[in-house]
Amino acid sequence: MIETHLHDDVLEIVMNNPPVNALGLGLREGIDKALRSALADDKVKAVVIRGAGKLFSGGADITEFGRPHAAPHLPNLINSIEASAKPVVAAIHGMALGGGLEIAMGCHYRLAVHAAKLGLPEVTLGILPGAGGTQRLPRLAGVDAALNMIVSGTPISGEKAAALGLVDQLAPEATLLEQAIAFARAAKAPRRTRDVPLTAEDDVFERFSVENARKIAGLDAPRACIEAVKAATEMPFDDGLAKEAALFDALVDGDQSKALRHVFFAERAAAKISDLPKDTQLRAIKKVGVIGAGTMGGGISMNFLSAGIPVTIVDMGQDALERGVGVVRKNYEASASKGRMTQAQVESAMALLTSTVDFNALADCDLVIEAVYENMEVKKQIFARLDGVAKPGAMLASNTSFLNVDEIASATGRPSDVLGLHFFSPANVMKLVEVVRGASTAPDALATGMEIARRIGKVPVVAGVCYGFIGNRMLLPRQANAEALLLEGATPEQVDRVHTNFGMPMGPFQMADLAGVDIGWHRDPARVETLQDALCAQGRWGQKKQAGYYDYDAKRKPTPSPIVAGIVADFRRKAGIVPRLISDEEIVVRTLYTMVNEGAKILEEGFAQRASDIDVVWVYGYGWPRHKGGPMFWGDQVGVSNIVSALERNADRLGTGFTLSPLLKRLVTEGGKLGG
Ligand code: T1G
Repeated sequence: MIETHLHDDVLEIVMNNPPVNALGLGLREGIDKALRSALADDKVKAVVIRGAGKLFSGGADITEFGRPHAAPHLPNLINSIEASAKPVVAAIHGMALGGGLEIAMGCHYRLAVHAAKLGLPEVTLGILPGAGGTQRLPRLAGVDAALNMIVSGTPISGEKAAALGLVDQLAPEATLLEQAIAFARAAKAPRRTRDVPLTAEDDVFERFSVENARKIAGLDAPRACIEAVKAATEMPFDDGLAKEAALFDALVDGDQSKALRHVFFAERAAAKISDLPKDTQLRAIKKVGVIGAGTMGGGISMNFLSAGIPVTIVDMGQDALERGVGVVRKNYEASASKGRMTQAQVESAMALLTSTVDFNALADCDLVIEAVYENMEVKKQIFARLDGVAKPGAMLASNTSFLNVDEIASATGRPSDVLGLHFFSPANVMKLVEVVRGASTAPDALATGMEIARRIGKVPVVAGVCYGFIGNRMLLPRQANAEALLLEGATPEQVDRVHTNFGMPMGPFQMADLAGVDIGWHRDPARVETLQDALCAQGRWGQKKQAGYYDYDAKRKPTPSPIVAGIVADFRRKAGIVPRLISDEEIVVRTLYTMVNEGAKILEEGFAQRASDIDVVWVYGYGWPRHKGGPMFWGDQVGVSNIVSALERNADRLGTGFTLSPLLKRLVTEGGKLGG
C-alpha cells in the first residue's frame, strides 16, 4: 500500500494501491503512519508524496461510500498533511482526481507533468469534493476556475493548473521525482493552503448559477458544489470545511448519488463477460470495412477513422458513396468549426477513408460491419457474398437493430466469425454499442468486439439474440402503449412531456419523428391498419419530412399537428373509442413500468448478463437520466411490488400481448431486487 524511500533528508512516500491508488482505508493508514514517522525523524527535513503506477490517485474509494467509514478519515488526514511542520510536496503524474487532488492540495506545494490531469469529478457521482476540495481549490486556482472544475467535474491539464497557480512547477515525467525532491529540500517552510487569502466578486455565484441553470437543473450535487465554494469565500476555513462536510453527507445518502455511483460501476461491470476466460486472445483489427454509405454507415466509419483505424466503405451506387463520404467530411468540418478538432485532424481522418463500389475491396479487412437497411433477405445476401470475399479470421458484424443475428450468420459458412455490433444513431455520437452474441459467435470474436468498441470510445454491452436485443426490445411495449394512449385520449405532447419531465432527452413521439416514423413500415400506403400506417401513408415520416407526430418548421421546431389530431380522431371513431382524460401517472405505468417489466424478462431469459447491463444500455443508448440510474435501478427504487401492483391495476389497458414478468412476480413473493 505505502512505500517510503529516504533521499538524504527528504522522505518519499509512494501511494501504491493498484489500479488507481484509490484512497481506501489501507492507503490512508499508510500515509498517516509514514507522515507521522517523517515528522518524528529529525533526519527528515521535507516530504514528497507521489503515486505508483500510471497515476497519482483516482480519489477516495467509491466502494466505501454508503458504509461506515473508518479512521483516519480523508479530510482529517489531509488536514494533518497541511498542518505538518515540515514542507510536503506532491509530485503528480497521470491523474490526480477527487480525493487524490485533495491530498495534493493539502500538501504545501505541487509539481506536475504537463499532461497530467487534475480534477474534482465528484459531481459526476452526485457528491462534492468532501475532503477540503471546495475550500482549497478556490484558494489555489481562484473562484472562477474552482467553480468550473468542481461543478463540471472536468479535469484540467498540469499545464493549465500551473497557469492557474494550482501547480507550482511543471516537470517531465522522467525527472518529476528528482525535481520534487529538490523543490522540497529548497522549500523554506510549509505554505498552508488554508492561509492563502481568497477574494471573490460579489455576484460571481449568482452569475455562475444563471449561466449554468440549464445544465444543473434537477440535479442536487451541482447546487451544493456552488454553495460549498461560496462558503469558502464567506467563512473561516474550518467553518467552510464543516459546511462542505454537511453538504457532502446530505448528498452521499441521496438517491441521485446512489444512482450515479451505480452507473459508474455498471459501465465497468458491463465490460466483463462472465463465461469468457480473462486471457482470451483478441483478433487484430487493423482495417475495417463498412457496407452501406448511409447515415449509419457513415457514422460508424467516423468512429474508426477518429481512432486512427483505416476504413473502406462499400456501397452499390457511386452517388450513394459520394453522398455518404460528403456527410462524413461535413460532420468532421462541423466539429472543426466548433474547435473540437483541428483541420489537420479532419484531413488525417479523411485520409484513412476509402470508398468504392467494389465489394472485393473488403477482402483485406479484419472486421466488416454491414450497415444496410433492416431487411433480413438483403442482409443474408450480403453475408453470403461476404463469406466468399472476406479473409479467413475476419470478423463479420451486422449493425442490425432488431433482426436475428443467428439467421444472418447462417448465410455464411463461418457463423463463429459473425456477431452484431449495434450502434445507436447518431453512431458517431452515441456511446452505446450492443455487442450481439450469436449462438455460434466465437469467444475471441466476442471479446474482440468488446475491445474494439472500447478502443473507438464506446461503451459496449453484450446482448443475446432476441428481437430488438436489449434496448429496442424494451422500446416495443413503450411504443405500443404510447400509441394506445393516443387513441384513448392522450396527445403526443402529453406523453412526451411525461418523459422529458422524467429526464429523458425526448419522449416516444419525438423520438419516433427523429428516427423516422417509417422505420419498420410495410411501405404500402393503401394498407392503413395502425396510426403509423396512417401517418406514413400521408408522407408523415418524421422530421426528415417536416411532418410526423408533430409538424416541423425549417429549423425542425415541433408543433402539435391538427392533421395528426384528425387522424387520431378518425381512428377513435372507427374503433368506437370515446376519448377520456389520461393521467400522467397512467402514462408512467404504461410506458415506463412496462419497460422495467420487459427488462426483467430480458434478464430472466438470459439475453442480458446482469440487470446493470440493461441500465447501461438505456443510459448510454437512449439518454436515460444518469441520476436515475437506469430502468432496472430505478425499478428497484420505485419498488418491484409497486410496479407489479400498478401493472396489475392497468392490466386491461396494456394490450393483449402483455404478460407480467415471472421474475418480477417472484421478487414480490420472495423479496429481493432486480439488481440482485
Ligand atoms: N474508487 C474505487 N474503485 C475505483 C475508483 C475509485 N475512485 N476508480 C476506479 N476504480 C476501479 C474501477 O471500478 C475499476 O474496477 C478499476 O478501478 C479500473 O478503473 C473525498 C468523495 C481513475 C480515470 O470519480 O474516473 O474522491 O472494474 O476501468 O479506465 O472528495 O477509474 O477493474 O473491478 O475506470 O484507467 C472521485 C473515478 C472519487 C474517479 C481510471 N474520483 N475513477 O480510468 O480505469 S470520490 C473519481 C475514474 C472522492 C473525495 C471524493 C477512472 C480513472 P474493476 P477504470 P481507467
